[in-house]
Amino acid sequence: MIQSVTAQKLRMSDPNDPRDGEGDAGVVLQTKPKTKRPPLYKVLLLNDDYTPMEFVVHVLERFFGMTHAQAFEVMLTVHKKGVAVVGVFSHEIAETKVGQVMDFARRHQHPLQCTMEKE
Ligand code: TYC
Repeated sequence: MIQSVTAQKLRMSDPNDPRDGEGDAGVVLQTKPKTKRPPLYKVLLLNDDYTPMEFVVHVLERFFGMTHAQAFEVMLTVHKKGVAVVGVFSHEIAETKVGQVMDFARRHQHPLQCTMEKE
């Protein structure tokens, strides 16, 4: 992994101290080990005309850990607006959630669609 070069002040003397006329003499470039946070992915639930509302509520409770009240609220948002973010996860977890929802919907013969996109 390439580490970015970051300007870091190694304070050999105070650059603001008028007694030393050195200015930036103590500024050097140093490589700083960077730990990069993994990208996050939004999981989206899409509206359709056929999937029963209760089924969507059940999906949100079962796969996204929502309470019944939260799930009902989010389901209504999708129903009214067409789409809603139902969770934000790592790539692997998001993929798993999408797969679980799509599989569950297909097994129950509902056209419910669930997708993911980079945040
Ligand atoms: N629009 C559906 C109906 O009227 C309900 C629904 C809500 C479907 C959310 C999908 O993601 C969805 N039965």
